[in-house]
Amino acid sequence: MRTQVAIIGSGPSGLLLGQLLTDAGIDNIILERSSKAHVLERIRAGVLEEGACDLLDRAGAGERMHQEGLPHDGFDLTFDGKRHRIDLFGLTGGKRVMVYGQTEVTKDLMDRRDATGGKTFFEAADVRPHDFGSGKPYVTFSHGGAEHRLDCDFIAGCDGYHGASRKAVPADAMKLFERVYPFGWLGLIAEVPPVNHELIYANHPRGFALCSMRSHTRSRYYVQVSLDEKVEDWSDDRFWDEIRRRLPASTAEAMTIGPSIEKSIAPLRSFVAEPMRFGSMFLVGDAAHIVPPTGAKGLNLAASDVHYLFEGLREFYADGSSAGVDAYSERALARVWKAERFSWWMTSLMHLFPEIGGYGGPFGQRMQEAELEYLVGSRAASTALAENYVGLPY
Ligand code: RFL
Ligand code: PHB
Repeated sequence: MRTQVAIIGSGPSGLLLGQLLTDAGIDNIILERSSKAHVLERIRAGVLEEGACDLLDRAGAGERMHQEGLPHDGFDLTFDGKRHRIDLFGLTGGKRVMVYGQTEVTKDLMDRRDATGGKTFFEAADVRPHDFGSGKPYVTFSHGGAEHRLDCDFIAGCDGYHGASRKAVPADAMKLFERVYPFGWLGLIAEVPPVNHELIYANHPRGFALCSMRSHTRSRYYVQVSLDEKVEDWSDDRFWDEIRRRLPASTAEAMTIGPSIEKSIAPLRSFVAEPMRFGSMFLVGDAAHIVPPTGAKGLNLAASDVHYLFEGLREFYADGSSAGVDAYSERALARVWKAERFSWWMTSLMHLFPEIGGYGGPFGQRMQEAELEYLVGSRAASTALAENYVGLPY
């Protein structure tokens, strides 16, 4: 088999890149380890920057997002029993975010791929990139009981944090940066109306909480938990009691509760692999970097990586110039590190940290409160938060 771009992974990065390439007449094949149903079931991100929305439009997959997604002009921060609104729209000169689930983004991109005849191998096992140091890379995999070889010009490693692409790179060719946080997020989805029409990020002495949503009738809530917590120990009642304790009384009283549809715990991590290009293989999205979800940047960074890589590949095939693919890693990383900083900062500001090495504890809590007071009291500080939250320019 032969294609121009072999894409490993059918998450948002792989699907978005594949669609932009297909629409530009550049041949591509996606190799995905899981089944289509499994990929569609994963519940993850909820907040899209305008840049990500524009790319979905460009890929012809934005129609339902505009009909069903919820544009948000701001969000609330709560701490010390008080609630403050960050006016994203006013502070950024008219920018907003779109609340639309990653599950829906994935479905829209998969539908569009099916409609435009894009080829995907689901349940492809043992996917391995080879010879990407040369100009003749290829990928091997097994599918339906047979071994396959896919020759290509380029490999796009869109296979997430646990994927095969980054693992195929020799350790001495890569620099890894990592911070693992001493807590995770327990998330719950329930078919109940959201407590507020916008998101609420809560700092509380019992730990962080987040009130988000998927629609006017479906809520997505999170509470910070320690890493040794088990999801089985969290009944719905325990979750609802805990999240309400972390919100101002009037907000807690307004919350509608109901049975959960899904509940899971995700650890929090900051991670970057440099560079993001190895010869003819590129790492894209979570394969190259992870942010803690506090700033809602993971999926949005996957989208900006795709933008830089797609532009490079388009230039390569249309004009025969390798300038764009040569600049991919540097361009992508410049934006990645700014989002890493923002996500780390917002995580540090909002969570309860155990007392370790002079951080956290009662002093740390006072530092957070002082910074939060400053943040909501200073237009300059609020503007810095808002411009990062809506997304820095590509
Ligand atoms: P994905 O989505 O992990 O997709 C990778 C795909 O590759 C497949 N794969 C393989 N295929 C073939 N061979 C292999 N060896 C393979 N190994 C893996 C996988 O099955 C999968 O289909 O990576 P991608 O496309 O880069 O997309 C990244 C985003 O999914 C991720 O950054 C976001 O979900 C992060 N995130 C959020 N991002 C936001 O922008 N806004 C948010 O509000 C937000 N909230 C979140 C989040 C992530 C969360 N969790 C659970 C990690 C909230 C949570 C709780
Ligand atoms: C979500 O709705 O899942 C969500 C929203 C905002 C975040 C993280 C996750 O910062």
